[in-house]
Amino acid sequence: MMRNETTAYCLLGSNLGERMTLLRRAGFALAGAEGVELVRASGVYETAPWGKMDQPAYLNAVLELKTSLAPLDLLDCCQDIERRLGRVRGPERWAERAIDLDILLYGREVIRSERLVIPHEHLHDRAFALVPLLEIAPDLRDPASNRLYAEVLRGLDSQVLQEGSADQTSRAPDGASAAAPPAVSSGISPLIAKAGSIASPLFETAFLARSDSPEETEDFAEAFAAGLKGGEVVALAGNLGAGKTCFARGLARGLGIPGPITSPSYVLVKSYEGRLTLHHADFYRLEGSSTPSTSSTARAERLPEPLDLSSLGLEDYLDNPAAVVLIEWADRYPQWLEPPFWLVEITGAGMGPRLLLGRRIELS
Ligand code: A4P
Ligand code: MG
Repeated sequence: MMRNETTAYCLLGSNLGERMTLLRRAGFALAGAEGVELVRASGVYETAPWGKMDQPAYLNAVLELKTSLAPLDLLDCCQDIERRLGRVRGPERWAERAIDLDILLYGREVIRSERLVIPHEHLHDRAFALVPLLEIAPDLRDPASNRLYAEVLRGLDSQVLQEGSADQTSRAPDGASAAAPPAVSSGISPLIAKAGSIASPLFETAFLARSDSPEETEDFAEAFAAGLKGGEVVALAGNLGAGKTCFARGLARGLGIPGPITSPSYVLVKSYEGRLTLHHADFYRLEGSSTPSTSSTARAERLPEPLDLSSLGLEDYLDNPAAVVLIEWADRYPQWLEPPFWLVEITGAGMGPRLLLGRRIELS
């Protein structure tokens, strides 16, 4: 037990080289440092670049630490790890980097010195830092304003979602890149699907991405499908019109499943030898009703499957262990759905951009 321990949160980021390996090595280096104890780690999120858009996607994660180091000593420790992992500091701000360790919070302290600003000066602007932070510490508050960070993130979500794609860059103080490419593109790498193999059980895979069009959502889902294997369940959540079916279509394309995926429907796609089968079910809970039902009875009636979808068991869908089961719902997922499964939440509606937040939900 260390004396005078303070809880601190540290953001790890990498968008160059073996990003996952670098994140792990940084995590282990920090956990093993003198005067530092690792309490927990968030999942790893694949995030669109912030500030300077024309650079590769990042992997980000947040670590909760207990430390007996003073704030500046913790900063030295972080910078030492960056150096050891080969970080070369260039003149450009927010540029791509092999590894970056930022101190987000140090207890409830507010520090504004030349070398160190705490809370991190951009924490309140950055979903890529707030989402993993809130994953492990949902009740945290800004020590200066006492505002819940969950609230800060909500404000950010709606801000990001209301702004046009060009505006996202304008939130970067120096307006770094006017002609920014879309934050999510078909080029985004598929999930680092087996990130769970890290020794810390806490490094699960997750992603946070922004999509500016239905096509981008589809492309992202197609890339995501590359990391899936048989037996996986992917649950899609989001309001009506959020883009669940776009995601489903991209997933089907990525798995090599021909044929239409339409909404609202529940479609059991045929098996194709040597291929992953996609079983697709829509679960829509309409506003005000408490039991899942399909949103279009007319369409559902034409299908041979039972109308009361809530009574279906997963085994009713999983007749083929090579299948990927895809479930959509508008509000709450069906109660029979048990971990592990992928949960992809899509925020946003209308013509605006979307945030795609994916997490692997495990037992315990
Ligand atoms: N410094 C002050 N406060 C802190 C703090 N709380 N933690 C000083 C760490 N350092 C702090 O940082 C510059 C100086 O900030 C340090 O010498 C330290 O004394 P740096 O790491 O040398 O340079 P940098 O990281 O390039 O600059 P900066 O402005 O800190 O960049 P950021 O804020 O780290 O942003 N997009 C996504 N999706 N994910 C990312 O992780 N990261 C960045 C870099 C840009 N876009 C990103 C991501
Ligand atoms: Mg930094």
